[in-house]
Amino acid sequence: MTRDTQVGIIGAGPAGLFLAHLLQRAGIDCVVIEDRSRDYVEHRVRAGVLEQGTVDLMNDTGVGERMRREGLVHEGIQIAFDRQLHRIPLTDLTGRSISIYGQQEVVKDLIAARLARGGEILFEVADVRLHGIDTVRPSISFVHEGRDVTIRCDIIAGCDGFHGVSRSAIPTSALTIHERVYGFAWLGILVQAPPSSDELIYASHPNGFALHSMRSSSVTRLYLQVAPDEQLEAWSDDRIWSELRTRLATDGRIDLHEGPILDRSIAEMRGFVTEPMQYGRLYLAGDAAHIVPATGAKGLNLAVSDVHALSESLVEYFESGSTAGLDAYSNRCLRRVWRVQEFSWYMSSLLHNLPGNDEFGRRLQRAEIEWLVTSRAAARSLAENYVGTPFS
Ligand code: FAS
Ligand code: PHB
Repeated sequence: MTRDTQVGIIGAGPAGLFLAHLLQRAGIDCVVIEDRSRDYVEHRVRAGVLEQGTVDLMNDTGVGERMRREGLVHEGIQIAFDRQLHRIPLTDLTGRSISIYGQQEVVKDLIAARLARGGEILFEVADVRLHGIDTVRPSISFVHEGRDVTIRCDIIAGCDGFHGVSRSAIPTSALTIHERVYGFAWLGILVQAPPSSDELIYASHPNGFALHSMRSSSVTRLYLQVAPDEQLEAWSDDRIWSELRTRLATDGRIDLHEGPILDRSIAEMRGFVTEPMQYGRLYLAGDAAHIVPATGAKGLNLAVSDVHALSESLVEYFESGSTAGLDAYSNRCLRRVWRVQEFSWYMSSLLHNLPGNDEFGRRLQRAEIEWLVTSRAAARSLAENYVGTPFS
């Protein structure tokens, strides 16, 4: 079966779903295809921090109602070291705040909104292939419900994440890949227990980094720095809790609430950038084009800022025929991508035990943390990056 649309979107993660949502609002026809089931994508545990820009876009485009009801607005974060807590007053310093609202909740809201407005998402597709991306009428072929389907379109949006097929459809000679492997990973757990603090705690400890985050007033999200090749089996619940208690210990300030572990995973920390983010009629967005270490809480937000830019350029193209925005898309996004890469590198190298670091290096980290928690200028720089600048 062959059918036509204006924009073929591969991937129903935050990038693909937000793009479809913005295009649907602009009356541009699009189809989203996803190789996993609806249930899987709606329960996949990932990010949890939304920048002000992401929050504003959800509210401005009519999908923010549940986020406003169930999300947590935070006006600060805590840095812990030497058993002391130091607050970075994000809102005092920038006038902007962050919201704590799980990525899977954002995905649920976007799927519900799209289907409620008659939009289409084809789940559990297989054997996805891109064709003619350097022609004026590219297409996507795949198998859906046992049938071969081809979608012909004007534009393909590759929103299929780091392991998707879109980026690999571009000739390697046309791409420059920049990569930095940080040499550590995060063991992340989701816990049925009330958060132990009202705000996120980023802890720098001789044993390694730790992060106390949350999803709601009854669900906590916690991370531990581990070796890049660490195996989950090597970490019993007791070992996880004992290490969290050690790294998050602050003189009588935090009493760590333990509880049943609902989900656990290990994710390696890396920086990855694809240049350009466009080839012919294929436009990459989100993790399909770039990966940032999670220390800056930017992955999801960068994906949303990409598709905000892409949707504006597509509306301009379909309304006026002008390709000015589309031609500028890659450079426009890469400016923000490298800003975010730098900030994520700053946060990662500041707060982790860096492989191969020596005593001189550890003293430099310490001096930087002491500067951060005593200098308002340094705290403002971190705060501006953390809450995110408005989507340009
Ligand atoms: P996504 O990967 O979210 O979505 C891509 C979609 O495409 C997926 O649904 C996938 O199933 C689908 N797909 C893939 N191949 C396909 C194909 N061939 N055909 C059709 N569909 C296909 N960020 C944080 O800030 N905090 C975190 O704690 C955090 N944890 C993370 C943990 C992990 C394991 C990962 C991978 C990322 C994490 N991130 C985190 C970053 C994360 O939030 C990403 O930046 C965000 O999911 C990016 O969104 P998308 O670009 O939409 O990609
Ligand atoms: C999370 O809540 O999952 C989270 C928060 C902050 C980060 C990374 C992940 O920097």
